[in-house]
Amino acid sequence: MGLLDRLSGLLGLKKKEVHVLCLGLDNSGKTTIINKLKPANAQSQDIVPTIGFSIEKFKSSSLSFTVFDMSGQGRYRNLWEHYYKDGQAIIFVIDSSDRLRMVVAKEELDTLLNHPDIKHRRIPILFFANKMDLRDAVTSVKVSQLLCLENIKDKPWHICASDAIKGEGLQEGVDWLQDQIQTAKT
Ligand code: G3D
Ligand code: MG
Repeated sequence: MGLLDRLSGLLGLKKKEVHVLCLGLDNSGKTTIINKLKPANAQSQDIVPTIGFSIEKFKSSSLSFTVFDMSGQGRYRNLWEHYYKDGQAIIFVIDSSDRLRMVVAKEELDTLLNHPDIKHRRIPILFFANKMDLRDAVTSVKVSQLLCLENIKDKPWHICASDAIKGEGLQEGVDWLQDQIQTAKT
């Protein structure tokens, strides 16, 4: 860490850095959500399918988030597993209109929860029940039932309904995550 960094940290000018893993099936809206959380002048106009993963940054009122936006495609899993250890929070995105693949999303979630680098940690998980604007979307309550979220007893979790295109629901989620991370540190 450089002197300036240290100084601004001491003066409380620098926001605390948090590493967040953004996971979920491909096409659920992960990249769109992360893009929307970035300042307007840093947002991309075109969201292209993520290959492997990309690293993005955004800030909340008191934290600076570095997000590992993982490709939802299972074949990249062995690539992103290496980042589990460093993750301090998880954002898990679900396409609420894709009833057919909800079982696959649940399998992905279960695999994640059973991973040795995640299983025994009290890492907060924020779920976005995304694509709420679509006619076929089920409610966030239904999504949490389909994913059996009430079975997660050893980690703080929260589910927010979101429409990533309009940016609705995202701030509520980030506020929750910020609270969790701050309480964990004090
Ligand atoms: P991923 O990163 O999880 O793979 P993306 O998903 O962010 O690439 O999004 C996949 C597609 O879903 C994109 O459409 C994106 O615009 C769309 N999308 C993301 N969030 C929402 C939402 O809340 N509502 C709706 N209606 N669509 C959403 P394209 O057409 O570019 O493939
Ligand atoms: Mg993506």
